[in-house]
Amino acid sequence: MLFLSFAASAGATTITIMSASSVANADAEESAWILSNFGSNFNADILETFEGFTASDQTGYSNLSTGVGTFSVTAASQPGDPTQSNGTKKDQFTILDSGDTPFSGRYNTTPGGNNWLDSNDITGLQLTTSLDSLIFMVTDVNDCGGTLTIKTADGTISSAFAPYPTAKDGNIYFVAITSSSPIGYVKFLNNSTNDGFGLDDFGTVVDPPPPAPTPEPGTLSVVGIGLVGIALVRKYRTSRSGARV
Ligand SMILES: [Ca+2]
Ligand SMILES: [Ca+2]
Ligand SMILES: [Ca+2]
Repeated sequence: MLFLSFAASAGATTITIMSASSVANADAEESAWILSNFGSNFNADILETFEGFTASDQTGYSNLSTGVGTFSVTAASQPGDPTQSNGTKKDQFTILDSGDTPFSGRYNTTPGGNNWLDSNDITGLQLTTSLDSLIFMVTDVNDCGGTLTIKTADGTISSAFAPYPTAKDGNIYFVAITSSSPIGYVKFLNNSTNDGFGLDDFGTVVDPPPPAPTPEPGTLSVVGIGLVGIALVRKYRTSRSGARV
């Protein structure tokens, strides 16, 4: 019974991984997913595009505070392969752009942007977040023999990306994670030290506040009656004061 209870708890989180043919197609999938899972009143609120960071293939991070939460290297992570990887070969992730990336197939997905967070071929990356819905884009998964698995804090796991060698250089996915409570963390676990990926456009699903309410007809008529009443009182007072003269 305890095991069943735990399984139900894990089931509270859902990981959706959708293959896309282009950035525009991935954006369209995102909109369609929000519409079908939340409704037409809901929107994507993109919290981190990595455009506010300086892209560099020389600078790596073990921890990075961002608009969507803190990214960090997991305890069990391994650095990029010292003989094969094109990255820094340190157990750190990087922020890259198209001008300095040493990798093929990972790219920015932000309209008008340049930067993305790159796994730098390490095997363990983690995002800590208090959000209960998380959406983002992933590029270049599994194209060099690796397998990427996404795991959330409650034990939910998915690796529903196309496997090597079906996976092609430059592939792109829209990923959505929803939970009945704060997700806690999302781990990106890769089993290859020569096959990384890019992450971009992290956001959440929001229900925007409705526009400021306009007075209803019933309210208007009450206000109108009030104004007429004030006008009548003023007319009465004016005629009374006029009568005194
Ligand atoms: Ca970006
Ligand atoms: Ca690639
Ligand atoms: Ca790759």
